[in-house]
Amino acid sequence: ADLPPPAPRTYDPDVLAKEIIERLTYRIGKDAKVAKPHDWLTATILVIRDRIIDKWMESTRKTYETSAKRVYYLSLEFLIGRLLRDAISNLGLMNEIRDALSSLGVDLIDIAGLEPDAALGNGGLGRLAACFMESMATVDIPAYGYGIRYMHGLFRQEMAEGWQVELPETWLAHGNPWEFERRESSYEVGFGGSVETLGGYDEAPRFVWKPAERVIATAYDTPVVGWRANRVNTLRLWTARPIDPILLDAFNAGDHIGALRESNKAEALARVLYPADATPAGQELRLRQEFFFSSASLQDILRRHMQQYNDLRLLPDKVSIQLNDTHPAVSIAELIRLLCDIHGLDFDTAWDITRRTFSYTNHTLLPEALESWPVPLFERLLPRHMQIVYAINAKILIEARKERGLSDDEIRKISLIEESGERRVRMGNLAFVGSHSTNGVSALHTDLMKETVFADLHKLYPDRINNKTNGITPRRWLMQCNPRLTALLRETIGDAFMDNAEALQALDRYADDPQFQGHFSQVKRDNKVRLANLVAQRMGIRIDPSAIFDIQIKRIHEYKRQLLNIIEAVALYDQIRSHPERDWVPRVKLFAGKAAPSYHNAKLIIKLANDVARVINNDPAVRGLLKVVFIPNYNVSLAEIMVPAADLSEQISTAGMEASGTGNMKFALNGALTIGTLDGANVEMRDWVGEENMVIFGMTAEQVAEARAGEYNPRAIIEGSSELSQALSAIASGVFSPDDRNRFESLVEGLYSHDWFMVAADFDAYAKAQRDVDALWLDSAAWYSRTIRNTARMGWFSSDRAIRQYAKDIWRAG
Ligand code: DL6
Repeated sequence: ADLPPPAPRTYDPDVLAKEIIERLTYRIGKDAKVAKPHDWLTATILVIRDRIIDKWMESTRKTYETSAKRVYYLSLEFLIGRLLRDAISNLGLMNEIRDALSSLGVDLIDIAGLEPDAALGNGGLGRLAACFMESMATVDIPAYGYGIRYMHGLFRQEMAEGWQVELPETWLAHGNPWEFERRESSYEVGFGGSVETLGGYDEAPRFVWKPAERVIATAYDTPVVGWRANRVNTLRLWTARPIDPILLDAFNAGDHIGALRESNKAEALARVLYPADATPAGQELRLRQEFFFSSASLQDILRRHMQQYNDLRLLPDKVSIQLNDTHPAVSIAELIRLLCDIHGLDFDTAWDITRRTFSYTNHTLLPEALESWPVPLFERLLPRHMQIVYAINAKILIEARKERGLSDDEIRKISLIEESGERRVRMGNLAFVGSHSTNGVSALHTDLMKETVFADLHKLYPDRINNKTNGITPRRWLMQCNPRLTALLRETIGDAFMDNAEALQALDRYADDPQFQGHFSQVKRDNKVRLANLVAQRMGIRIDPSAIFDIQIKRIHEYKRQLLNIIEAVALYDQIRSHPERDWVPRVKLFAGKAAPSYHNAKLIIKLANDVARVINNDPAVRGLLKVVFIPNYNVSLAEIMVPAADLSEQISTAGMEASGTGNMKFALNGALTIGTLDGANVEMRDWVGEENMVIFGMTAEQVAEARAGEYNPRAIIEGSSELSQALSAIASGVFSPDDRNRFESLVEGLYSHDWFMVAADFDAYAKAQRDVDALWLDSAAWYSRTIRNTARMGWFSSDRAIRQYAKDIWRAG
């Protein structure tokens, strides 16, 4: 009560400049005269962070006061990228901070470019989590993200003679001024050991887990500020510490390495992100990571709930926990353990609370991506949880048999335990049965989920599967990455779209306006020049901004079919040389993306892209009409430069395989034309932007399934397509790999022999679609009419819309 009220905040750049100098002096201990760019960056972040804190505390207070439901987003990945520009812009301080810094002789763009990308994720799933965090703050939902504070995020990709090389990433090298360590929010997490059963013969048994190992999870909090700073939420990431930092007995006995064994083992939990996005790592450390962050998060959630409500039966009314994929699915067993073993509830009550509290998002149908753990490993590491999994299984299977009369075969499919071959715990089934909602991430993906992976569970629980089509935050993926377009949009249709992306529809009526088309194309050109400069600086390759910039950026995966795109480049190369007399439309094919380090074919595809690029880019017969560029080390910041510069967005996955895609949305929003298959969210994009404003080609998901089930004969198709067979024979015979002529033989042979991803089947349609793109490009009024309509009609794909749907249908929050 004796403290003075907080000083009013000001937007005056002079005051901001003074604050920056104050942080530089007293928090960093540097004189402005000797401050390095990194010091200025840190000082600026601290000024911004302090402004966010006021709002942060206000948001937390409001949640307590209104007894609002809290949403917890559990995700092993948060692919955040840089935060400074995001935060400044959401606070509405962009011009003021820029002016404040410039009065100090510092350029905001320069120092913002020094911020490391927080790459605590592999790809779509992790980036979705980051967009959702920002949107939850924007639409005013009290939410916490929970994950792991990996010391090393996704590896840095370098190229050694065209091969991907992985190097450690060190985002924390200069410290992390955004975060707050919360030592007081520390929890013990156990592993291994045994379970004791207590209680007399006429009492319900009580179970006590006696772990053999214990580690401490300590929280680090990062504030997440929503648009216009309406609300600030928390991203809470766990780091791992040993209970005893050093085993002194061992040390004193001269075993200096052994003395640190426990410490190393604990710290390994938060040391590095597993770099595979679509295949489970399957290693013990991964299961440990999953349990580590699940247990710490649930202990934290229960502590907060008990502190406010002191009644666990209220949990489903006050808490929603969203499982981002199956990685945190062990939380279901952990919540039951905490409710029964620690808080003394009976199993049936705990099960009911659990099911009403959790919901689960599935992100892939790839069979190889479905997580399962060998029973012996699970049992050894988590003996009490294994018991709980069996108890859940018994409940589900008895109910299914007695009440629904399921056959042995049906029972086998819904069981939590895979019985064929090695016995395994099926995490997808656990997540499904332990939640009240299981959602897919696009309409097509959700339909396919009902027909494939969860067909039997869907029959048993027909109301559980629902769709929540993904979205992207328009703040990062339009307003910040594309300031030129944002300024043009504001001038043309006003500011309403900044608060409601669907207001972009007002742009539709300018689509055919020649003057507006001129401005729109100029913005695109400026963005292309910026990308061309980046390519020149980083790679020494000159690309022409008046060519079509045709971009495919995403993880390298066979189902995403970068190979189809490269083969088409080879075919086009042949055509340009064979028919120099034709009016070829200049094109730059740009690629970027990382391959999982153990994914042989994906790495070979990167090498092929680089080999093809070297030959084509250096062949004078091409006369610069085609260039191929693979930009190394794809990350969020690189995407922020590539997306606004794209004319053509490649979304060409084998239909039925891409759950949604979110890159497709980013490109279209920024005025690129999509060339794509009817896969994932492309289908809904077509519904929103109109088929005439996209270039759709290739087999449907149904046709792919039929071809796979029938007698698909890729060899016959290849032999029937002269363009394709010539391109493939050039690749297989070593035209692009004279140093190792057989390098790509296996890749090509795979297409002839089975071609699981239907590259051959879709090739001719794809090549034709590319020539349609060329024709459209030559009619610039028609081109911009289409691309402007893309920007105008993509507002629905905002993650604000997606979050509102989750909040209304699944969480019943906000
Ligand atoms: O839901 C986000 C994102 C989807 O847009 C992609 O289609 C999907 O591939 C991706 N999945 C992952 C990892 N899971 N697997 N496999 O990133 O999720």
